[in-house]
Amino acid sequence: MKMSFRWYGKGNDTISLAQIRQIPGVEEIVWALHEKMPGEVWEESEIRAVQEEFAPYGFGMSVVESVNVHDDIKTAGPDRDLYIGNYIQTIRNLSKFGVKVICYNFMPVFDWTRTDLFHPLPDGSTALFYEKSKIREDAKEMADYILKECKGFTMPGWEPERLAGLEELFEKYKKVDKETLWANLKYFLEKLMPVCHECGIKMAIHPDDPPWDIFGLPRLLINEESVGRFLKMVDDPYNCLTLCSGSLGSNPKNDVPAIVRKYADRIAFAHIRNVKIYENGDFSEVSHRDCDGDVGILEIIKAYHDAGFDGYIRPDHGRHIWGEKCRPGYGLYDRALGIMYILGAWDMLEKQK
Ligand code: DNO
Repeated sequence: MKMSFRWYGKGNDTISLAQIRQIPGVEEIVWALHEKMPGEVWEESEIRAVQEEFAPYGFGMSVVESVNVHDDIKTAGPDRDLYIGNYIQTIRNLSKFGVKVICYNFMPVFDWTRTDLFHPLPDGSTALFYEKSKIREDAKEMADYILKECKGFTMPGWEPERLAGLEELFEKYKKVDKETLWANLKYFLEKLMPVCHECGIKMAIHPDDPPWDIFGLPRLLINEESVGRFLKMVDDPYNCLTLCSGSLGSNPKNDVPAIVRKYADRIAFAHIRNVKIYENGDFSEVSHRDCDGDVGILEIIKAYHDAGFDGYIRPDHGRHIWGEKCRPGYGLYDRALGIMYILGAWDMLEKQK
């Protein structure tokens, strides 16, 4: 297992590389060129600049999160082959700098969705929260609400520029039902696989968050069965998962430790996060400590350990604690605590081997 930490880049994150270096055990920075639009080629010079930035700290750059997929690829639009060509060029360029895993998603229109980014918890901290009744049927209304709530930050996929073209985007997805989306994903991955083999880069899809349809848009990776279908559909060791415990785990029917055990050999990247689920289906993000939530963090860590997992792990979202002002879910303190919890459990399992 290699521990990593997601960082949004200088000027785009409240945290510094110097601070991350002081968290025990972090070997890799999970990064991206955040200013790139989906479909654009990531140039070698731009990737080299990131490499040079990480070098003094000794961090690896093996995992990119995300190279976003253009809507024409998801909807089989007129320029899908052009954008797949660009994606392939980006894979080739990334491989020259030691990148091993690309995390991406195939969620239509939005990335992950929450209704409250700074929801107060009883201990005085705040965390990301999903309140079912606040999900508006009308996505435009929802987008306005989210932007108002964001307090200067945005969730990925909810950027104001993107939301400005929301109606047009929804129009594009009108003809895309669940089966069409599956077919478009298959088409995309089959084009990529030969290049992934050549470059030694694994494509690691992020499950849908929350793991159910919202705003009438289809969501694909939502449970064990759909994960199985995905891996079989393109049965290739380079077609992998970013197994996000918090995304799948917000549906109480999903047994995340069992999913990890079943598909461990196809998990390239693990997001470890805890979630507390309420009876009415609302959920709150909580600390990484097992008893604070419902996803079974310790069983999940054990499942990875038992499988001899040698991929990349990162703590996923944390709460906002000790007055930290940061990107929603991506502060320094609670994620660092999460790392210490994961490493504590992992080191103990190693000792007992
Ligand atoms: C949420 C993240 C996701 C993830 C994308 C991958 O915090 O895990 O936004 O980066 O879905 O494309």
